[in-house]
Amino acid sequence: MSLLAPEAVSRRAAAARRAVVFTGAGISQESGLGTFRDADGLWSRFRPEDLATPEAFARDPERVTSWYIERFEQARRAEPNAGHRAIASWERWFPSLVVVTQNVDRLHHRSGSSDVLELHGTLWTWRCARCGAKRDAAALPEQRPPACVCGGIFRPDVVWFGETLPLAEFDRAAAECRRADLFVVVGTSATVWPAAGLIETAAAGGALIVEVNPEATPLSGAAACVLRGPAGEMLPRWSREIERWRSPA
Ligand code: BV8
Ligand code: ZN
Repeated sequence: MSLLAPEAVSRRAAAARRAVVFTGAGISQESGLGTFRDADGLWSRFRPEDLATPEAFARDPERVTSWYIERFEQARRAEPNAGHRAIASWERWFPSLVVVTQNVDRLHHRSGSSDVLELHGTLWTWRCARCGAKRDAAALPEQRPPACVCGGIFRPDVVWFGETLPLAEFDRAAAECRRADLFVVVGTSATVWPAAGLIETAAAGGALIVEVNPEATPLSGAAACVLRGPAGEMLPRWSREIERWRSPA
């Protein structure tokens, strides 16, 4: 069998004690959800400033909330893929495995990962922009835009450009990255800050950096190893290599 990763990398990964997996939209691509910055991604058809900012919501709440309701419906219909499942299965080797995700689709939770930090929030819960009342996306009022009893409008619990990330999640993610000895980056263009800075945090702490992505990214040069291909293929294959080192013959 030809190896996917250099032996030394798989051996070091197998011996890791604290692993962090950092994911972006690419991990959900094989579940049928669009990425953002690829040639056919969401930002090739829409402008982020028209849909993913507080100003856009203030200007045109009907358009913005309709777009997010549609994305929620897509996420709800989607199923976790072999990449999500491989990551969830790594908890048998690394009980303290933390998944730090920029995704808002909840597919890591649904594939069985138990410790998921959602840096950019979630499509699955919404809150009233005026009074803060919470609603499950599946239970939003029928009106468009969805109206709260207080007269305000519900918005998705996601982090828009120009908004701050949830502080507790980000602080914990940074702490986990600092002490990680294995850091696997999957399916992100590593262009959105401050999330992308966590890669540098993990590298500065001495973690082994492995990237899984079919395309080169700004991170590729800094990674100890790049698994160049789709996550749904690469992660299960790499799991089998790590398994060999976990249970030597
Ligand atoms: C903030 C949520 C403080 C909602 C999203 C420093 C420098 C420069 C700019 C900034 C900076 N600091 C802050 C900024 C501004 C801004 C920013 O980063 N701008 C960039 C784009 C220039 N950041 C912010 O505004 C952040 N907040 O800083 O707060 C503050 C506050 C007030 C005033 C001042 C400061 C908030 C950012 C949050 C944005 N929220 N979305 C929604 O989903 O609609 S962003 C969006 O991008 C996504 O949600 C996602 O979370 C994020 C990252 O994208 P990726 O996941 O990487 O996706 P992408 O399409 O780019 O890449 C996909 C990859 O997958 C590709 O590499 C592709 O090759 C690969 N792939 C494809 N198929 C596969 C695959 N890989 C594996 N397998 C496959 N099958
Ligand atoms: Zn309200």
